[in-house]
Amino acid sequence: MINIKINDKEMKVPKGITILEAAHEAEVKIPTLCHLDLHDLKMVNQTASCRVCMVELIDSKNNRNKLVPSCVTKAVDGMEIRTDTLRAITARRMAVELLLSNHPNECFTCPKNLECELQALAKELGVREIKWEGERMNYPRDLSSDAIVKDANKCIYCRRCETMCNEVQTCGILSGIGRGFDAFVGPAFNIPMVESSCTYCGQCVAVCPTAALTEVNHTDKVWKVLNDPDKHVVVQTAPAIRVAIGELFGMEPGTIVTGQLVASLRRMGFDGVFDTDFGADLTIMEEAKELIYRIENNKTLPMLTSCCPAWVKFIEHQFPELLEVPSTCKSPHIMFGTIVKTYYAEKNNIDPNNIVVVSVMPCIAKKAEAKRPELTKDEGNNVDIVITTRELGEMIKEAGIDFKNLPEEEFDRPLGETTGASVIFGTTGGVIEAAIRTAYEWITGEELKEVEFNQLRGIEGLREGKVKIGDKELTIGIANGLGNARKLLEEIRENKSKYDAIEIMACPGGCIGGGGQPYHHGNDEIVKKRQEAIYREDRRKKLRKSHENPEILRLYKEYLGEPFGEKAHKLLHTHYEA
Ligand code: HC1
Ligand code: SF4
Repeated sequence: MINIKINDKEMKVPKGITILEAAHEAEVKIPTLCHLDLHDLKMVNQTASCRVCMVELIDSKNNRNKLVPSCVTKAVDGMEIRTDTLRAITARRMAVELLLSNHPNECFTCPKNLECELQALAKELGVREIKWEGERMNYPRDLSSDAIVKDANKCIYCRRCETMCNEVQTCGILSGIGRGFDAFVGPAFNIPMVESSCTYCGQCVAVCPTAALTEVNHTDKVWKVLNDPDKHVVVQTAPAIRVAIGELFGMEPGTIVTGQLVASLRRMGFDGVFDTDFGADLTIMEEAKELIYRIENNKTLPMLTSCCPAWVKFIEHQFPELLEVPSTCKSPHIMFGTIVKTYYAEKNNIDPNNIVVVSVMPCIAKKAEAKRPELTKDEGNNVDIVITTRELGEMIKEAGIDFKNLPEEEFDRPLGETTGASVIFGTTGGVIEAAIRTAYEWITGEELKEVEFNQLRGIEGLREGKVKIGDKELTIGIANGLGNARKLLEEIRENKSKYDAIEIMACPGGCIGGGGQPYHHGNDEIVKKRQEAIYREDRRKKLRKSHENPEILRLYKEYLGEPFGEKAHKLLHTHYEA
């Protein structure tokens, strides 16, 4: 331990920590911008490029105080630090003024208005005028992809996205380009995003402090179809939305707002309000059968879950020789879209061409998934429009709906009954736990009394657990974050994998930490609260196994036939392409 002093407070801190970390322990706030400390991922963005965290080191003996960036300067024994001197405050303000001097002046219309960390800092640090007129960038916005918009003019070169994409996700898409005033972060040679191997996981968007990277906004498309009397517009909401969207209305992270969510969607004018959880129950019927089929017939193992589209893109780009490994199941919202365009359309006597399916997802990659050719060419689009949790929040506000005080309402029926197994899809480990709940009973023919598999739960990026099913013991691997997924895939490629089944989710924490969720600015605690809420919601459910969902059973009886059978295969399964 070493002794230091921060703003008159004497303290002992561990050797090797930075001034910023020490200040945190002392509960002294130092503003930051490029800094990104992802505790659970053990990852810190180290560029120190923004200079917003400057503090003054006091050297009264030599009368030589100096300014240092606190995020990269280690505390040393005897150090005296002041965060509140005129010099430190002025330096921090000047760093923001300089950033603003070549930043587009368009806060009113910016997608990050009121969510922008640069804007918030300008207010917090008392910036009242931009003293310099810096050189402006003038790059066209990259609108090439269905998922992510890149606006290089708003890049402040903090390189958080680069750390996320390269170190955490190991995708290697983003790096620094250009020099001086023209420098920004983008794909190598500044090729359009759509031509890169981007998975659209959206984690770069989640950590970008400005609007240099945002999702493609599809809210106008939704308003348009809602106002088209010829369209029958069906909405479905992903498991992870209900534990996060409340944050956009000032509610505590982890507040479960399923009822208000349904009520708000009805008030917006959707003709059918459904739950992607139904699609998740359907996925389990297919995926559990597929797993049993693979085990009993010595087919490819481990089987990998396939509901995360960013992870699917990752394997297509990075491990094209392993495309036999993921389950062939479409993802739950795509399955649900297919059922709406077929069974639901027939039942309600509506021309599927007049049905528009809107998915509300915590995920940016779902936007690109919905446009995949194999999911759009035969029966038309399975899902027509995908909006994120954030976009739905915007729409609810635009509609003037008092979300917090809405009465709780229920999803439409039929196709609205769901189980606890489907809710837990929203968190890392949940998909495989849900599959095990069903596979257990199907394999053993016995009732599974204890449905919670704690060995599969947690938030760490790589986990494993063993599950005993009859005389078999399955070894399950779980990865969240694509860097962790890569490790498991490399083992499979080298024939060294010990797993029978693996769940992979691209985003840290799973869908609850998705790139389209309310910004949590790297605060792991928020993601953990969302996860606790997912498990609370599971416990609250009467039915907790997908194969006990009576509306799922009815769908198979009336329409699909056997799970993993011919018709189910045609409608609910897909393939992957390198
Ligand atoms: Fe997910 Fe899924 S759980 S992928 O994370 O399988 O987005 O919430 O909707 O489709 O069900 C996301 C969440 C979501 C699908 C389901
Ligand atoms: Fe990288 Fe994911 Fe961003 Fe694509 S979406 S650039 S893969 S972090």
